Order: sequence, then structure tokens, then C-alpha cells
Amino acid sequence: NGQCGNSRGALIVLEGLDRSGKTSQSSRLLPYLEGLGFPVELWRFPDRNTCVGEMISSYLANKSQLDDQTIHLLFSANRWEKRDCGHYKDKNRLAERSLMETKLRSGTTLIVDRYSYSGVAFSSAKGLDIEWCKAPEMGLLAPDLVLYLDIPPEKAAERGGYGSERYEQLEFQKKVAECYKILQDATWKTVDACLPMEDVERQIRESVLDCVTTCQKGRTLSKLWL
Ligand code: Z5A
Repeated sequence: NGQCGNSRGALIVLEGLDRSGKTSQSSRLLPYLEGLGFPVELWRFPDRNTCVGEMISSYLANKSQLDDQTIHLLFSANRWEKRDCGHYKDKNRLAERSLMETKLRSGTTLIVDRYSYSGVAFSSAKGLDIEWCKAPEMGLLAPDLVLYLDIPPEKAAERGGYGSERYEQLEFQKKVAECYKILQDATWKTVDACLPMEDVERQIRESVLDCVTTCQKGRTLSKLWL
């Protein structure tokens, strides 16, 4: 779907089970790329700072109840609203290019901690149909690179233990891991997340540099699952 032939930033997504190290690694990646002179921003989903994000946060903290379909659509809406955030052509019409796309095309690399794959993996692990789960994600921008931080659920559970948030249970995380496997495609790079932090970081840096360089040369920007 993409038509871009120009230099741009890369859309890099980190995915993986709870406690796999996504937040640690994305916050290490940011200063690394900045240090090399690349414009870069760190995003994360869910973004709990929007109205939709507040509803998600309350659900995750078990302070509110929603049916599985509704929460799935809210997670997805949270990605769509960030995509469009604040970019209006005039007061009635959305800009043709989203905030995310504008950033990428202006040369900013986005490191994104969780994206649509989390949405689909967590909801399909509850038993929702995978194609139904993918549908509201279709048309969002497709990542250039998905770094999947691979860790056995048992090992992840040992890291600091699970808190009180919904989904932080071993049996459920096992199902999520199975669902993630189904979603893997050519943009995925699996990283052994059991290694020490610095070794994981080294593997990630290599793939990210490759990806950022390719996007600078004008890699096509495409849309997810269309
Ligand atoms: N969810 C959903 O259902 N649908 C969606 O569309 C989206 C999300 C986007 C909240 O996500 C929940 O929302 C999440 C999925 C669901 N539920 N679960 N499970 P979140 O992103 O806000 O929360 P999280 O994913 O649970 O983040 P987390 O707990 O912060 O995990 P992490 O970022 O992968 O790990 P970390 O914070 O970097 O590290 C965890 C601990 O491990 C910490 O003590 C580190 O020091 C340690 N660590 C990290 N790496 C290593 C290595 N290599 N060795 C040893 N120790 C390490």
C-alpha cells in the first residue's frame, strides 16, 4: 500500500510477554539512537494518558469490568487516536497523514513499546476469533521491524513477580505466547530475552541500526494486515 520513496524514520515495535524486558530495552534504545544523531521518540501502548487510555487503565487495574470485545476495541481505538492525535486539516476533517506518519516521513524514528500484536495476542488468548481481533487494527501503519523479546512464561514470572494487574497470571501468559507465535511475519526478529540485559541490548542494536539505515534509504511505508 505504501508509495514512499523518500528517506524517513523507522517504525520499530517491541513485543513480548509481561516482564520480557520491553520497557527496559526501549528506554536503552532511545539514548543509543539519539547518541548516533537520529531523531527518535519513544511511544507506548496502551497510552494511559488519553480518555480511552484511562478506561483501559481502570480495566487493567480491575477497577472496572468490560466484556472482552469492548476492551479489545478500546485498545485498538487507543492506537487510532494516537495515530491521528491533534492533526486536523480543518476543524471538521482529519489530515490525510496521521501524526505517526508525519513523524516518520519527517525523519523521526519511533520506538513503540507494544502495538497491534499485543492487542491481537491478548484478546485471542481469551478465546476471541483471531481474524475478528485483527480487523480493527487493519490500516494502521505496519512496523518496519518487530523485536519479539522471547522468554518462557515461567521465567518471565520469576522477574520481580507479577503485580495485581489483570493478565499477570502464568496460565494466561502461556496462552498469549502461543498466540504471538501465530502472528509472526517477515518483519519479526526474535530476540532471546533470557540473556543478560546487555546481551539483549546488543542484539537489538544491530537489527535496529540495519532497519533505520534501510528506512533512510527510502523503504516503502505500508499498512498493517491489508
Ligand atoms: N495489552 C492488551 O491486552 N492489548 C493491547 O492492545 C495492549 C496491551 C497494547 C499492560 O501493558 C497490559 O495491557 C499488558 C498487555 C495488555 N498485560 N500484560 N501482561 P503494559 O505495557 O502497560 O505492561 P507490561 O507489558 O506488563 O509491562 P512490563 O511489566 O513493564 O513488562 P516489560 O516492559 O516487558 O518488562 P520491563 O519492565 O522492562 O522488565 C520487567 C522486570 O524484568 C524488571 O525488573 C527488569 O529489571 C527485569 N529485566 C528486564 N530485562 C531483563 C534481563 N534481560 N535479565 C534480567 N532481568 C531483566
